[in-house]
Amino acid sequence: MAATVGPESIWLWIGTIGMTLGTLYFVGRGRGVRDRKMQEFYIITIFITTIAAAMYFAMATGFGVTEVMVGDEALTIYWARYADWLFTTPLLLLDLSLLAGANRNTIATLIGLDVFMIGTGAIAALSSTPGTRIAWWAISTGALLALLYVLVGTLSKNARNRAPEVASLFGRLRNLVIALWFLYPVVWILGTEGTFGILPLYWETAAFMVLDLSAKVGFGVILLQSRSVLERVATPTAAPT
Ligand SMILES: *C/C=C(C)/C=C/C=C(C)/C=C/C1=C(C)CCCC1(C)C
Repeated sequence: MAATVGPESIWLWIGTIGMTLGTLYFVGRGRGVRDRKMQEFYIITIFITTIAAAMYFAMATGFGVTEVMVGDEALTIYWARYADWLFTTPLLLLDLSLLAGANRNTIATLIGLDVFMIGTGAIAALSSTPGTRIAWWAISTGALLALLYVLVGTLSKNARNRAPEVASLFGRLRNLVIALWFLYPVVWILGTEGTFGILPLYWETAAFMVLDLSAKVGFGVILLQSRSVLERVATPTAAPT
């Protein structure tokens, strides 16, 4: 069903510009990095902001938006968010996992929970009764809690075996993820999607934009700012034990 972009487009354009500038900044910083392990962090982080920039552009230009009928009310739903998050959130978790030195099973568990969370969140957004929307939201939030549990449990335990600078960088990024990711289901349920109509679409779009920029560009700036720490990840044998 057709839907048009309203005055909230201002926030979507700011998101597009912010993600693009973030991408250019990371590309600039990544030039000249020769170490393969270090390059991994740059490649992953550059893809995160590139995908987000493309999806923000899609939303700002009216491609990534649809209308969902809930009862006799038409909700404006930006479905492109879920397409963005389906790829960008696993990549963020991959960055964290590589930093912590997690094994494949831990990485697979985290990414599995994450894809399940975004998938069920997308079903919630497209469901046509308030009851089913909230049920799917609760299922998705359950997956988020399980995911955060792995982050503070197994992944943090892995990180403690790293060099102290690496472990401390991991700790900062993990706390940022916990604080920001927790707010997504809150904005969702208060916003248009939740059907309670507490937060109007205009302010909901602004809130998601601030969260997205912090969780992607902010995260990337902190991760990539310290070359010496990433060098430690690249050469773990050189790290004192
Ligand atoms: C860059 C984008 C990020 C970090 C997005 C994170 C998104 C979430 C943690 C979304 C979670 C949701 C739930 C837990 C409940 C249902 C609605 C969602 C998809 C907003």
